[in-house]
Amino acid sequence: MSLSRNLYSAVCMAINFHPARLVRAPLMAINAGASSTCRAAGFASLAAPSTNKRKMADKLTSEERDGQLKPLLASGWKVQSNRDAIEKEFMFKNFNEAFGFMTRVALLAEKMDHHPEWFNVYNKLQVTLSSHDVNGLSKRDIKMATFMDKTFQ
Ligand code: HBI
Repeated sequence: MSLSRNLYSAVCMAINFHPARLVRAPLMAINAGASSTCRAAGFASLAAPSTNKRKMADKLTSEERDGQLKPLLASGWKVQSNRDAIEKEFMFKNFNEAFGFMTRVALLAEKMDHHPEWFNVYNKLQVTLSSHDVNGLSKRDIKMATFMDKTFQ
């Protein structure tokens, strides 16, 4: 290593300075400031939402239940008697069809970070949907059930 680089390293060590800090600290401050600035300016929705707040916000209200559950109940979904969840049984021609359906739903589940409770035996699939984090039905369950019905058609 050349003399100048040795000297540079020694000086940096001496004053406990590292070039990355020159960049990282202001960037962290800008990022933190952006969120609080958004909130202060009344644009909380632009700030980075905490997952819990976002998920709690999508729990179904009683009005939403009446409106959004109706088409699902008409297509065979049932509200469980002992839990705030909906369930449905899908029958397929064979296991291959059933598993193909489950694969498509699994891809959506991963994308939504919202997963069904399901039990499959050969061509039969029993599905239960509920949102664990709000201990009941949320818009995520409506979205997933609607996707399942459209995919099953
Ligand atoms: N799936 N049905 C359901 N409900 C949840 O609350 C949930 C989930 N999948 C992943 C998930 N939550 C994550 O956000 C963690 O809470 C596990």
